[in-house]
Formats: sequence, C-alpha cells, structure tokens
Amino acid sequence: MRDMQTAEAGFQARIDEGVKIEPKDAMPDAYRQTLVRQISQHAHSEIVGQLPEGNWIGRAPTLQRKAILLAKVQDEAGHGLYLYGAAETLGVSREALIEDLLAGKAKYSSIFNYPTLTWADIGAIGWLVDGAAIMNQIPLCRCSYGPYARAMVRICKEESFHQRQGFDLLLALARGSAAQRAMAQDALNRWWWPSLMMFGPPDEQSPHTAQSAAWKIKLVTNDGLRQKFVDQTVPQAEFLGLQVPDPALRWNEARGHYDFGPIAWEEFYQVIRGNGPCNRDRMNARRRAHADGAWVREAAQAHAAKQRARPGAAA
Ligand code: BYC
Repeated sequence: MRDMQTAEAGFQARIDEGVKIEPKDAMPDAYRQTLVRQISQHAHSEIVGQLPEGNWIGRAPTLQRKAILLAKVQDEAGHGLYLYGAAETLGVSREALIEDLLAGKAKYSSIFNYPTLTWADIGAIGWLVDGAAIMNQIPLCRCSYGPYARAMVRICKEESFHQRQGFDLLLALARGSAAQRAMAQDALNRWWWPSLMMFGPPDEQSPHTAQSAAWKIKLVTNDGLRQKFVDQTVPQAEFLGLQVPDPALRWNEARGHYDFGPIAWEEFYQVIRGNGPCNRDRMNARRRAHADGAWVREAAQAHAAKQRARPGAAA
C-alpha cells in the first residue's frame, strides 16, 4: 500500500514537472483508464462525426464545395485512426474499443446526434462544431500523455482548415439571397446551443475534471473552454450578420467576457443517454458500415499475413 502511494506521488511529481508520459512508462491504472476512456470517446466521435456531413456529399451545390466536403470528411476518418492508434499504445485493442461503440457502451460526442437538415448545416458544423473542437483540442496538444498530445498537433491543423471552410460557406450564404441568409440563420439557431454543450457539463457537475486537471490531461475546464468559445464566436456571427439565438447574450465590460443565457442541460443528458434526435440512426448507420466493411478488414489481414509468411520477411 505504502509502495503504491509512493509510486503515485512520484508519478504526480513527474506530471507537475511537465514530463511527458510515454507508453512504456509506469502509470497509475486510473490514469491509463481515464486516457483510454477519453481517447476512445474522441476517436468514436471522429468516426461517427462523418455521418451528418457525409449525408451532404452527394448534394453539395458545386463541384468545388463537394471536393472540399469530401476532403474534410476523409480527414475526420484519419483523425479517428490516429486516435485509435494513440489509445492502442495504452494496451487496449482497437477491435475491443469498436465493439464497445457498436454495443452502445461507449460514448461519442453529443453533437453528432443532431440532424443536418439543410446545406447551411454543413457550414454551421465547420464553423461551430469544428470551432469548438479546436478550442478543446489546442490545450490537448500540451497534455501529459505523449502519443495523445502528438496526435493532436496534426488534428488541430486540419480542424483549422475545417473551421475556415465552414465559415466561408456561411459567408457565401450570408452574402447571398434573402432565402440563403434565412437558411444560414436557421442553421445557427439549431446548432448554437448543442455546440456549447459539446464542452461537457458545468465544472461543478463534471465528475472527471478535478482529477484530469491534476494529471494535466485537462488543461482548461469545460466552463473555461465554453467561455473562450463564446468570446471568439460572437464577433464572427456579427461579421456574418447573423443573430446568436440567446436573448441574454451581452458583453460584460467588468468581466471582459460575454455573459450568456442558461444551457438546457436536461437536453444534453438526454442526448448522452441515447435519446437525442439521431442517436439510433447514427448507431444503425455505424453498425451497417462496420458489417459492410468486414470483407475489407479480412482481405487486409490476409494480405498482411501473406506478406509476413514470405521467405525472407522480417520475423
Ligand atoms: N458528448 O466529467 P466530464 C470532433 C460525458 S469530435 C458526450 O466533463 P471529461 C469533430 C463524459 O464522457 C469532438 N458525452 O468528462 C469530429 C463523461 O461520461 P463518462 C470530440 C460527453 O471526459 C467530426 C460525462 O459526460 N472531442 O472534433 O473530463 C467533425 C461527464 O463529463 C460530452 C473530444 O472528444 C459530450 N459533449 O470531459 C467535426 C475531445 N461531454 O465517460 C468535429 C476529447 C461530456 O464518465 N475529450 N460527456 O461516461 C474531452 O476533452 C473530454 O472528454 C470532454 C469531457 C471535455 C468531452
């Protein structure tokens, strides 16, 4: 018992000094489990996150927009793969993580349980959802676990392109006809509050924040990031000429931040319990895609096995 306490104190001291933890280093089991939980949820979010946008690839209004959207959705698949790779360095298998997702045991981001009803929603996802994702992920580039922090560097670069393409799409609509402006406004109305929920529950209701902050997995709290996101995004909405759907939103000179209205946390908890508008559709689509891809996985494994069995192949 005393040995364990000494080991944990030693581990915490390394974290406090800013040392990066690497896969072969000793680490408390709870640290490992927290990372597996967070990184795998993050990976699942990237994979499920392809569905709402993928829904519009065949309906993009121009060839250029279609090429951009296709590239963005492919990037999200790549992010999922880097993140599953980062989780595997903690001793879990990708297959087991994916099984947990398909069995409905693992979470993915609440935001992907909302529908994409119009083309403007693609702009709103890029601008708001990727914007919120970057806000959360920039600090993760400095988190204590080396493979996660390094995966985040590339992901953040790509998310930054995603955010800009979303803003550019909405700018085109905002400068277009009255009907296009109305479509952009309607998308902002529907995506604003779910985007604020992406940062997770308020700090005082967040069971994991205190420990994750001590381990430098979380460098900024849920509420801290949410406030930064509001402060950054409101002037962008003004530039677009769109109205943020919050009558309580106002600049607070004394705080140097925007004040904003109450978030409907009951909706958030319903969504993460599986009762959002699209939870069932998303999981059914994922399960179907996984089953349809079985032959590709088998072929890839058979090819790898054949390569390994070649005379002269490295043992
Ligand atoms: N949705 O104590 P808390 C993207 C859960 S995708 C669902 O604050 P934590 C993109 C939380 O898991 C963006 N569940 O937890 C892709 C916990 O439940 P469990 C994904 C949520 O972990 C495609 C419980 O609520 N980004 O970039 O300290 C296209 C209590 O919460 C949510 C990441 O995953 C939610 N929104 O903090 C476009 C970033 N929020 O596990 C974009 C990495 C909370 O005890 N993750 N919960 O059952 C994180 O930074 C943290 O995990 C969170 C939550 C801030 C999300």
